[in-house]
This record gives sequence, C-alpha cells and structure tokens, in this order.
Amino acid sequence: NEKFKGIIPAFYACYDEAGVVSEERTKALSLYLLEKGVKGLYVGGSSGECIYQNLEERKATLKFVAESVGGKLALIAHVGAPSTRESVELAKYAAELGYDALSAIPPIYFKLPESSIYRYWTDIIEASELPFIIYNIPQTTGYNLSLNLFAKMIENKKVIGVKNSSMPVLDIERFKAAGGEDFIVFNGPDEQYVAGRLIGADSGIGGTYAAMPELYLKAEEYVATGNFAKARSIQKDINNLIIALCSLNGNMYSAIKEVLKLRGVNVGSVRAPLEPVTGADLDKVAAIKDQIDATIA
Ligand code: NAY
Repeated sequence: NEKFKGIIPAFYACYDEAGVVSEERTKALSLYLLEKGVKGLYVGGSSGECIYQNLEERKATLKFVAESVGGKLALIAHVGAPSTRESVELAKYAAELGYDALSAIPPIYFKLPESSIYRYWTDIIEASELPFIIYNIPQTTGYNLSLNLFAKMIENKKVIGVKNSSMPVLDIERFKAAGGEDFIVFNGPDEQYVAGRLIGADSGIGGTYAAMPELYLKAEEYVATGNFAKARSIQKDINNLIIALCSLNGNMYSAIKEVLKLRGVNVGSVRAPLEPVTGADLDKVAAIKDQIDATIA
C-alpha cells in the first residue's frame, strides 16, 4: 500500500481543439505530472469529467494514461458510472490495462438504499482482481458514507482505502480509526490537505494538484518532516490560489486548464455544460499563474 502514499493528482479530461479526447494531450499531461514527481494519478473522476464522457472516451483516456506512465506511477481508475453494467466494463478494462486500483462514487441520480450502494461497489470489486478505493464525495453525489456501510465494505479485504472528500476532517479520523493502520485514507478537500494529513489521512487525491503539483509536494514534505508552521503557511497560499481559481466565470476546471496552458501543457478546454473562462476573466488567469510561480519560488 506504500505505493499509494503521496501526492496523487485527479487527472483532467484532455481534449483537442474540437473537444475530442486527445491521445497526444492525455499522454503529455501524464508525462508532465510524472516529471513533477507525483506518486500516482486518479483517472476518470470528477476532474476527468467522467459524467460527461461516454464509455469509449473513458476507456481511451484510461488507455492513453496507462501507455504513457503505467508502471511508473500508481494508477487508480475511477469507474463510477450511471449503471453497474458500465462500471463493471470499465473495471475489467482497467484491470486489463494494468491499473493498480479501482475506485468509484456511489450510484448517482436515484437515491438508493445502502444495500444497493453496497451491491454496486461489490459488483465492481468482483469484476477484477484489483484492490478498491471507496470514493466519498457527498457534495456531488448527495450520499455521505455512513460508518455502518463503511464497516460492511471493509470486511472485504480488497477494499484498501477511502478517498474522503466530505468537509469535516473528523470523518477522515473516524475512517482511519475504523479502517486500521494498513487501511489508506486519502484526503479529498485540497483546502484541508495539511489538516487532513495531521488528523490521519495517509495520502491525498485532489482536483487542483495538477495545476500546482509543486505546492502540494512541498506541503507534504513539511508535514512529513514535522515542519508545521511552514505546512500551515503553504496551505494558506494554496487556499488563496484555489479561491482565485474558483472566482472566475466558467468554472474551476476551465480556469485550471487555462493556467495549465500558460504553464506549457495544453489540455484543451472543458466539455459543456461546463463553461470555458471568457472575456476579462481570461486576463485574470495570467495573474493566477504568476501567483503560482511566485509561491513555488
Ligand atoms: C476527482 O474525483 O477528480 C477529484 O478528486 C476531485 C476532488 C475535488 N472535489 C470536487 C467537489 O471537485 O479536490 C477537490 C476539489 O477540487 C478541491 O478541494 C478544490 O475545491
């Protein structure tokens, strides 16, 4: 499980100028992050715009990432999809490609009972030999993982971790306490990376890591070496940047993609209904990019 301990960016959907999933750009972003020194990649989650992509596009992304950095980074395939049938197909495909773990949100749209969530995750787990990481993100799914269902899930030894994006850091502490020493808890909210690590998260997976991997690598270094004043200070800088990224028109991912372009990695824009950054707000992107550079320096 050591291979999952470190900074794991949530990977972005990479499109060409026509909005088609791009092999070249997917591989370029993978290699860029490898070179930055991250530990792994979380492919096809919210940041991968999974909800707006069909199965073929999601498979293509999984494949391009594996072809470029498989064996060099810990690769986690997010396979959550509207139906179990699709999730199982993605899970089998990720296993064929040599992914290191699977992950999934609970079922979305219909509010299903916990027995159905349990069945859904278990069907995915049984589709391959890969270990599984539960994804708890109540802000987007409307379901907050209960300690009851958590306890039931971890009876299955293939469940090796949880990526927890609920905002109370207490949830991280409770999952760690219930999961035990070898169980991996991934911090979800990037704004609380340092707090999450201190209360028991082993590692982190986040949607803004790839925009500024250097800063999260530094934060991790400060936490790991017990340099808490510096850790708190870099978290403050990170939060100012996240708030700036979320303040532009469009949305956070379109802002991040504009920043990445300025950092030399063009992964295109976002897919509708996500909206691109436009007009005067595009000028603000350069200032955010400069602020990232200044914080790294
Ligand atoms: C994924 O699934 O791709 C993610 O890991 C995204 C997790 C992000 N949460 C949401 C609601 O988008 O990392 C967070 C988020 O981008 C960050 O905390 C900034 O708000």
